[in-house]
Amino acid sequence: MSENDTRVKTIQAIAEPAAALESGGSSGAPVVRRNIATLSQGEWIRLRDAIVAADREFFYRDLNYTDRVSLWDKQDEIHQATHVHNGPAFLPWHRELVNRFEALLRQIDPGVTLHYWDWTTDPRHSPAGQGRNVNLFTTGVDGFMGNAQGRADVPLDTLDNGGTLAGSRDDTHEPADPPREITRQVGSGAPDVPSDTDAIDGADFATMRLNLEDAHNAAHGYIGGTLGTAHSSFEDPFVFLLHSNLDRLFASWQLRRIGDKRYVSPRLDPGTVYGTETNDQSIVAAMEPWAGGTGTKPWSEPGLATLKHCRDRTVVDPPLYDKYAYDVTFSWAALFLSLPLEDGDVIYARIDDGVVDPAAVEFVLETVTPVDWWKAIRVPDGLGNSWLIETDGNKRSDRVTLWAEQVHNGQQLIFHKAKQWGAKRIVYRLGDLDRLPPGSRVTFRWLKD
Ligand SMILES: [Cu+2]
Repeated sequence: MSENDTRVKTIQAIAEPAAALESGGSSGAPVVRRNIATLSQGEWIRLRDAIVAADREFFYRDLNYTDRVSLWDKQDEIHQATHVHNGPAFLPWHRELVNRFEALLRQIDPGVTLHYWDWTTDPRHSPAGQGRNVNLFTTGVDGFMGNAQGRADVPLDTLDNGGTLAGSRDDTHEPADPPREITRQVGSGAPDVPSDTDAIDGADFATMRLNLEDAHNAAHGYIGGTLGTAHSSFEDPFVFLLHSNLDRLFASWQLRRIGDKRYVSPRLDPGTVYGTETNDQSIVAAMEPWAGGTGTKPWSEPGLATLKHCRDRTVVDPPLYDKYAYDVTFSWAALFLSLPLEDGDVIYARIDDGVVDPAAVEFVLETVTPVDWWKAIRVPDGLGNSWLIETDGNKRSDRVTLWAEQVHNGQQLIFHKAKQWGAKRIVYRLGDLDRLPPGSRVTFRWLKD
């Protein structure tokens, strides 16, 4: 392929993962990572093609410099240079890696997302809904992840050296050369891994991350072959489906545990999410190799390093997934993250501390175009009285202020809506108001209905 071939795109700037997650690509919809088994064949092929294309793309080709290591091969090089395992940074560092790789794929094809393999299922018979099972390890030009036993082969055959040692990375130790081969040795039946909720057992980060890393190790071992060794794992694209699931479980732990009634999850707060390990060196140091300290290009080049640690907002904020280990529907966490809600709504919530009378709490309801139908929130004082704040058509905002002590009576906010001349009805209830700090303003912005 010539340098001028239009298929070779120039990756000029590496999008910050958070920006890519927020932009929603071409459609404007939020990026939600889904169970890979529930995708259509067409979606599989699109994701597969983007990964294969990443082996023909390079960082900063326009700067007249390249280390010849493709975006795809770079993932293995990154992993080799750092090996962030068995420590507090394991989860956040791999989140950053997955986010960054997803952002690169979205520069190749804005329509793709790094979906996940539910590792409690046999990838050869993974439930796809409606009683259907699918095989993720299919081969040939219409295949997805290649063989489950032996060399992965077509359609991932361009990513390795066809099994030949000579000229492979294993022979030359050059990250730009392909690995000798991508192999699998998938175990029989479903993996022997804990349930999703057991995998994230642990009230504190330090306990949870050990459980979760163990479950992750078991999933690696189950796939076997290239994924069976930490050293070679990132030579096989399947590793990203596994790591997206790891991240989904980390996100699940952050969002909710059974019985966790706190309105603001401390696990979404960079200052508290890592618990006793908050100030660990690996949490506060700039993540490598993107900080340039390991000599890995392009980040080691002047001006190209990114100094970002595990407490950065873009690392702590979990990406969106279609399903979590716990039900997070209509929790405060779901609103803070603008997760799609049961009735098709998206409502964003934020709390601004210390902006109103220090003895009061203000509730604000706002709507944005195209949400035009009547919306309302009933705000009870827990003593038999209540106020309704409502929007309708051009009335885009309404508010009410209560004394903080009236808010802290164990009552719930009741969300109503009407649509297409339908009856006004209750759609959601939201409790845990006792934790709203006096002096705060709570804004609910109804983004979609
Ligand atoms: Cu891993």
